[in-house]
Amino acid sequence: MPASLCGTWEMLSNINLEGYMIALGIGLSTRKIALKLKQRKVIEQVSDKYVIKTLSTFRNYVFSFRVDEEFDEFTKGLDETHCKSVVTWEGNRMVCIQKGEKKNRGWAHWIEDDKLHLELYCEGQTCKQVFKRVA
Ligand code: VLZ
Repeated sequence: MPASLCGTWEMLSNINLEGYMIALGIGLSTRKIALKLKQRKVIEQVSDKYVIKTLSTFRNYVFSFRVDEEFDEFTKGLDETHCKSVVTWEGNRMVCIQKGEKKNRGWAHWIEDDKLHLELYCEGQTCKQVFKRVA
């Protein structure tokens, strides 16, 4: 079993969020605010259901899913589009593919050196984030 992603995580680094947000079509005013945020990630698991919360002083984005089960994702407060999403395990990486308007969109979470890593990608842009555990 991969190391548990569950817990509360605080952002340490955030590379190319701007490129990722532009690829998503997020407008300038939201991007300016978003770039200054220190995001928190709260990941919870109850039986086979996961909840991932991306929290900030500006906006929160919360969704839940079961691994290997496609679900309808509405990216409320982000780019506000509908995706058919599916999350799977690839080795120690939790990988999501988000099928929708945007090509080559998804993300991957994994643990490395006790840190939570996240790669967010969309149409050739990749945002890389690292979080430290706070709870
Ligand atoms: O993380 O999707 O944990 O879907 C934009 C931030 C992109 C805008 C952040 C500011 C997307 C609003 C994070 C903060 C909520 C994301 C996935 C993997 C969960």
